[in-house]
Amino acid sequence: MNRIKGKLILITGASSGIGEACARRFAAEGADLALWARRRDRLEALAGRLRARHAINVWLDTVDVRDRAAVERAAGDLVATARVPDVLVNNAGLASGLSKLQEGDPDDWDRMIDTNLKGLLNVSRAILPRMVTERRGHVVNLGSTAGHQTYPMGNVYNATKYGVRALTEGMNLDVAGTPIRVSAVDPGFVETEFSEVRFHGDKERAAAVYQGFKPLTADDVADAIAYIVNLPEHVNILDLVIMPTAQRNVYVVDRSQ
Ligand code: NDP
Ligand code: 8X3
Repeated sequence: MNRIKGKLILITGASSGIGEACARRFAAEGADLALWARRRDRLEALAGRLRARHAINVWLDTVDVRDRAAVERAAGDLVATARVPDVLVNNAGLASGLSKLQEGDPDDWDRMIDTNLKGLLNVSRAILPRMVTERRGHVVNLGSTAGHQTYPMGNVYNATKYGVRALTEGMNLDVAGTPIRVSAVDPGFVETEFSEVRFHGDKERAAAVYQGFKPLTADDVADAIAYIVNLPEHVNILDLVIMPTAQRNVYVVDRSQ
């Protein structure tokens, strides 16, 4: 049964990777979309393809989730031109750098904390009250296996994803008494632009992360998110951990393929 068709789904970080795969997947199921990211050219190209292929509405906006005023403006515009989204996928996020804490770059720390934690808070603060007023909605937060187990030099990225897990639990408590659902999806290795961003554009170092095994694709994660969103309203997945079969925890990976 398709419970996605006709919903309005807001996806942050829709210009690449998991966010873009969610946009394609939800469009194929007949949802209307609101797509946010900083790279407008990519959003426009994606929206153009999805509108041409599926009979859906797509609203896009250039939003840096770190900019609270921009997030509030974009949320207001979306509600005024479309409506309160049925689903918010808090996906925008990144790792920046991989260093021991004592050697880390505080600018990398700011980037991760401001995007993964404060960005998610900014967007949730702008959208969730409107869901509460309408007594409907579903928030899906992108956590990570890095929010369940630390790995060497993961320090600040790990801390942000542990934080996302705490926020998902907290948001669930805060919407108790409403029908709103709050879910987390926590993937292991997914081959996207994630590692290229982490290593500041070093494509070779990024490719090495996924060598010798079959990582998850962005579409695999979008499938899991679509599963969660499609469940009946009385079913709320609190946390879904998804890894490639070759990966058994954050650092045990069979690279012998
Ligand atoms: P990508 O780098 O491919 O995509 C990240 C997306 O986030 C881009 O669309 C980017 O858009 C957006 N983004 C980054 N910063 C901002 C910002 N300040 N404001 C708005 N949008 C922003 O990586 P993934 O698809 O892999 O990552 C998506 C999420 O999944 C992240 O939260 C990540 O932590 C999580 N994750 C990834 C895993 C992996 O192995 N790849 C595993 C577990 C979790 P733009 O640059 O245009 O703004
Ligand atoms: C991303 C997974 O292990 O590359 O959240 O940090 S990992």
